[in-house]
Amino acid sequence: MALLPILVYPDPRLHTVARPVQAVDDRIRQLASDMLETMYDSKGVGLAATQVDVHEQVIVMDTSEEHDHPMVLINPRIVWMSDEHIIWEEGCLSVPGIYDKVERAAAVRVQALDEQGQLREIEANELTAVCIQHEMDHLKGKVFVEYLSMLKRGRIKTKMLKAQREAQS
Ligand code: K1U
Ligand code: ZN
Repeated sequence: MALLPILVYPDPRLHTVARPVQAVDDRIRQLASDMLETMYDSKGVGLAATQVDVHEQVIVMDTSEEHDHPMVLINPRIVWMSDEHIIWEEGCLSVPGIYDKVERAAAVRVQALDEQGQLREIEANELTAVCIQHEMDHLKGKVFVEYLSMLKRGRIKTKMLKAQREAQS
């Protein structure tokens, strides 16, 4: 078990497109286990491998109230999205302290491999649907601030760089 360092925006590595996992083996199970530990430690409800500088299609999530329903999604694929949309105030462990509204599909159906390499299909709504879409964006190299205006994004970038400079000095 290990806590993994999380990349912070505007780190350019957050824009890397993740490749599919070729084999669900012990290396991937260890990665998923370390990602879950890192996510729980950071008080997040999701984490994509991109955020820990591993550019393979692995997502972990736990949107349960008791934080006792870990989920591992490998090579996830959205097979259905609702026409209905919701607006959610999103956060991101790679953009600490920033929350803003993003509009997404209200419900999604996703096919993914689990940590045993079994193909699963899940249907999700509300926070879980938002989280899946947010994490799948990470795997495509997209950070949620890219849905915001250029003005807001510029301010966020400046704030993050200032915080990183201050942490180093
Ligand atoms: O990808 C990440 O950085 C994790 C992110 C996932 C997410 C949460 C909410 C909306 C969209 C995406 C987080 O977990 S940020 C933490 C957070 O906002 C939260 C924590 C507890 C309950 C609900 C949200
Ligand atoms: Zn995020």
